[in-house]
Order: sequence, then C-alpha cells, then structure tokens
Amino acid sequence: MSSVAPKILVTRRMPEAVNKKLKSHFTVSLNETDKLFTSSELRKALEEADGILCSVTEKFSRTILDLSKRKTQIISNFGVGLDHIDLNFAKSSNIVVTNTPDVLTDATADLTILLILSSTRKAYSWEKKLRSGLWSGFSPVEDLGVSLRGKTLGVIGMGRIGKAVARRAHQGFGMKVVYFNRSYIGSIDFPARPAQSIGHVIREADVISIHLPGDKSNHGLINKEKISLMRAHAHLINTSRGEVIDQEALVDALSSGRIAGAGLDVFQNEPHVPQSLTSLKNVTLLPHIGSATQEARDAMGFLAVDNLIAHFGQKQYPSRVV
Ligand code: 8YV
Repeated sequence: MSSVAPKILVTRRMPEAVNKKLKSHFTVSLNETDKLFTSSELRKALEEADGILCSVTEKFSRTILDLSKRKTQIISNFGVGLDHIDLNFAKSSNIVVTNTPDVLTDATADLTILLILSSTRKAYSWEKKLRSGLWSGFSPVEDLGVSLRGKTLGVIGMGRIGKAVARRAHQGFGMKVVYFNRSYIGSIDFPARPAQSIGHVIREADVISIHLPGDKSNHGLINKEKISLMRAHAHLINTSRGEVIDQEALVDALSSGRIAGAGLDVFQNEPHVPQSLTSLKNVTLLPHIGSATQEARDAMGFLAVDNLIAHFGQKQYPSRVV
C-alpha cells in the first residue's frame, strides 16, 4: 500500500468492529448519522474517495457513475446482491466491484426458515389476534396450520442460500426438495431433485422459496401466470429481491385466498410497503433483515474491508465481481 493511506468513504453506519478495522488501514470518512446519501452526495463521494464501502441503499446507476472527474477505483459492497450497481458500466469504466458472499448465507437461510414456519403456522395472524386482545383461549380446531414433514419445498435458484435453505428444510423438518436452477449444478449432498422449469417447481411445491439475484432479467419473473400455477394450499417465500415477484399479482392471490400464504423479507421499491400487503393477515412481512445478525453483519463488514485492503495492496481479492 502507498505511504498515504487511501481515502475510503463509508455510506452507512457500520458495526464498531468494522470501523476499527477500516481505520487501521485507511483514511476513513464515516456516516455516523446514517442519513442516506442523495444522488449529488454520491457523485461527490465518487470524486473525492479512492474507495467506497456501500450497501444496497445506494443506487450506483450509470448516471451516477458516469463522471469525468471520478476518483473512486473500487466500490466494495456490504452485501451479496449487486442489483443496485450498474455492473456493465462499472466494468467498462474500470471500476472494481466486490461483494460479501458466504458470510451471510446462514443468517439468510435461517430467516427464510422463520418465514416458512411463520406462514405455514399462521404466526402473524395468531400474534395479531393475541396482541389485539381477541384471543379467547385454547381451541382444538381454530385456525390450524400445516406440518412441514413430508411436504415439498420448491427452491427457485439453488445457489448458496437456496442450498442452505433446502438443507435446513430437509434435514431439520423432513421436507422433500425440488429445485430449479438456470445452470447445471453438481451433486448436492442431501436428497434434492432438479425440475425442468420454474413452472414445474411451482406446480409441485407446498412451499416455494425464491433465491434469485435481483438482476433486471429476473424482474417480474414470478408473475401472475406463474403464481396461478401454485397449489391452493401453497405458500410463497421471498428473501431475495422484491422485484423478482410481481407484487400486485401476489397481493391478488393472497387477498382472494387463491393461495394460502406468503412470507416476505424484500419488496419492490423498498422501504415502501403498500397497504394492500400490510393489511393482509396471511402474509408475514419483515423489513429486509435476512442478514441482520451481529455475527453476519460483522463478517460482511470485515469481508468488505478485506476486499479494499486487497485492492489497495494489489493482492488477490477475496470476492471480486467486476
Ligand atoms: C444485505 C442482502 O443486508 O446481501 C444482500 O444482498 O440482501 C442483505 O442481506 C444488504 O444487501 C445490505 O447491503
């Protein structure tokens, strides 16, 4: 590394241990107030910092990145999904982009299981009843959920997180697993059956879990037609990106009782969540907290810093994407 420490601008408030590591390697500009950057502040950051450590809340579109006086050489993303960064433009402008895979897999898979259980056991509607004083006591038959044992989990996108969810569902809850992955994946060390298409998975599954990247090509992939293939008692779970599902079509299916339930941690146009969703009892809604454990967030931050250290020290990147 050169004698003058490179300047790293951090767009969001980070875990303390991550700040400490950053400060021991770089000249750091932190965002202690955690106020979101405006587009012009992002442009200014690109003109002033050698590297930027950002999160999903900063949209690095072509319009933002396309600057004649850009100083930034690397965008180190705190998170695995990179749909908020124009990767093609970054590549053509020689901006390195890195992310933080693996370290959030367990946390996100755990949260997916939480949503599967919440949806199939009607946890939200029961809790709502209890909190609003409407619980009249134990009933042998009221509002029963369903067991997962022997049911089929359909995984769409069998990457790291998809596999971790499938493993938990099979080994922990006795579910059968069917999956669709665009590219061929090698052997999996637990029983899981590949299906010919997304439609085949949807038709067969009792619970469907989406684990696709939020690239433009996947926007609206789970549309009205695909949702219409779901079994009436089935549940749709999404911890990937909201844009992958046609949210309006999902609201229609849930509100008409066409499907049994859903569990969502991600939404179109976050942080906006429409009242048409929040008013429904048969959907569990969480605010994009898939990776929100102290352990995962520390590890994500450390990996993001390691990518910066590698870049400025001209070493091999732990996880470079562009
Ligand atoms: C992150 C995520 O917390 O890694 C991802 O892609 O969706 C989240 O778990 C978020 O992206 C932070 O930038």
